[in-house]
Amino acid sequence: MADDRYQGHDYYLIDELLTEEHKLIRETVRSWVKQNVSPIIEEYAQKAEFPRHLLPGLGEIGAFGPYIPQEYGGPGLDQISYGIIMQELERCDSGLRSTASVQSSLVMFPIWSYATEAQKQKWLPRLATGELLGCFGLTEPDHGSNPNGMVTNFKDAGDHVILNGAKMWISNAPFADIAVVWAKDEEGTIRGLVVERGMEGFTTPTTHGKWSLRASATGELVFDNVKVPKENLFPDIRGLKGPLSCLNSARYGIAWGALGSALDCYDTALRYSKERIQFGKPIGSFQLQQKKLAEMITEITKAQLLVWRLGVLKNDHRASPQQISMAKRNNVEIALRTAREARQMLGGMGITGEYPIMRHMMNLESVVTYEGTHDIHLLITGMDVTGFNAFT
Ligand code: TGC
Ligand code: FAD
Repeated sequence: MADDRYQGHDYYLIDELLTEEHKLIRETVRSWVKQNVSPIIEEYAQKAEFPRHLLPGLGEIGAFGPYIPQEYGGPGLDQISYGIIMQELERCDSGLRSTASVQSSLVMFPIWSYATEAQKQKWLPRLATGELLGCFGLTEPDHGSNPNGMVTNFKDAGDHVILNGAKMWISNAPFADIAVVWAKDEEGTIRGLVVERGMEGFTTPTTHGKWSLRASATGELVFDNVKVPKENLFPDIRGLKGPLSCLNSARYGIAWGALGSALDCYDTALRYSKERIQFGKPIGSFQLQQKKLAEMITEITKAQLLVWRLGVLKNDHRASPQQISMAKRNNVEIALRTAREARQMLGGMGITGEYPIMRHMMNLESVVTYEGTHDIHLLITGMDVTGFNAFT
């Protein structure tokens, strides 16, 4: 890949709304990424390999559970810092951000929110350093957008439960040490439990052949009469609001993260437009190319304001799930559009691994689908503004 010459873009001086700590965090993550990930990411994506050796470094820069309090090993940062970290990671690759958002929002968040004190002490500090990797099992082969229909279930067997079923499309699964799994009890109520690698009957086959998120490991979780100790059950949380509350946190991080991909595509296309000469002039001097760049930076600027405001609301515990849905949907959509336009601006070079754009574009095809599809988030907004449920 060409040198990582990325520079941030801040057309509306939004940096003035950030604290010095926010900017320092951004600088730290950006330089760690430029030094450790940019030089290798294209190769790992081409090989469809997960750069597992990066886990301790991600822990060191605070990318695992940024807002988890220090008493549990996290850095105890605010929600805007969490967003900035996800943005800097996804600026390089959505798969890198996926690894961190699953660990943070879908594994550490539910343990922090719903586990017993003993469970928190057992897992959170080691997840924060990257010593342990976690995954989150909600989606099933026949239940994606409608997780309420899940069939994975467990039965009471004294001091343990017996878990059966399968989860599909699970990020981090092939390497995860623990899995936060959502399953129905004998009454059909959704509960959360932690399944540990090595438990008999628990396997995590890898999903091969992805054209997207190739540097992120995806797999299945298969439970064949797995004996899970009752102490691994989250004691109090019941129903779909358990997993959906985790998704609120992850979707928030994705709204910031996808903007990172958009910024990288814009940055690459802008630089290319000044350097590439056709008909004796830089292509950036042609109106059609300027239209693309002007529209990209306009949408990026609107999206930057959206996530900054959402971060302020989230810090105040006032961000609604519906507001988060709007930001996830909008920012992934504008990132995809930016990637597609930027790729065209690079002509033939746009399809090569010399530049990051095609990789971002393919990654974003997963991001627009996971954590609630583009359509599902539209229906969430539709229901919020009309009061009518159009899901069923
Ligand atoms: P519904 O009847 O609306 O709600 C059931 C209960 O849940 C509550 N609830 C929420 N709670 C917290 N946060 C939210 N966002 C919530 N949305 C709903 C609701 O209040 C109710 O509570 P209660 O107390 O009354 O029981 O549920 P529904 O079955 O009609 O479904 C609604 C729908 C379609 C919006 C929901 O199922 C949905 O969001 N579907 C999309 C599924 C999804 O996003 N899956 C993501 C899987 S994880 C993933 O993709 C990780 S990718 C990771 C990476 O690599 O980065
Ligand atoms: P479906 O639900 O079958 O949807 C198919 C199409 O129908 C979509 O376009 C959808 O918008 C549309 N549709 C569905 N219902 C409606 C409706 N009511 N009205 C209108 N249109 C509708 N899941 C996890 O649990 N953990 C993970 O770590 C995880 N990681 C993932 C990583 C990757 C790379 C991918 C691709 C997915 C991952 N997922 C994960 C799963 C992801 O959340 C699901 O793919 C997503 O929720 C959609 O489910 P589905 O693929 O079954 O599509």
